Amino acid sequence: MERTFIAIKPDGVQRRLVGEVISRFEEKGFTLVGLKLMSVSRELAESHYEVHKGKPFFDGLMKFITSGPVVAMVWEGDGVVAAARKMIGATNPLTAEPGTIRGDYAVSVGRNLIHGSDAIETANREISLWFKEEDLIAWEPSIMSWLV
Ligand code: FUP
Repeated sequence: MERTFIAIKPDGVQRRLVGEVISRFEEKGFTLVGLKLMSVSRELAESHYEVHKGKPFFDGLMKFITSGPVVAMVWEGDGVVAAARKMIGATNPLTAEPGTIRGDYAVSVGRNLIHGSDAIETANREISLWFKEEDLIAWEPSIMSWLV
């Protein structure tokens, strides 16, 4: 089953948007298979944003992403990588469509609330960077068992 890596960045946590973001993914119908609140080391931040090393915004990005707790998550479902990118919206929140997370809640590219993997291969790399395999739980709903 397809999986993607989603992180609520320090601005999302500090603005109390964790519940809102999780609700959107739950209500859409994706399955949460990994979740933790964590501090991000400089080493992890550099590794995660490796492709941006050397760009003018890189140092600011490192400072920001290590500035406070982040909520790291893995979500599962058919087509979840592309669907999550749509739900998140464009990198620049000012051009992100209303109805997307960035479009509804952010105004600044450097404070755009949330990260989502941009492709299946990237998702696999990011999931193994942020999570140990044993911290991910594959599960199926068993709704009827609530009644017995
Ligand atoms: P995204 O995949 O939408 O998270 O966007 P990118 O991988 O292109 O960029 C990663 C992060 O770098 C963004 F979330 C914010 C930051 N960034 C800037 O601060 N300035 C830029 O011009 C581009 C990206």
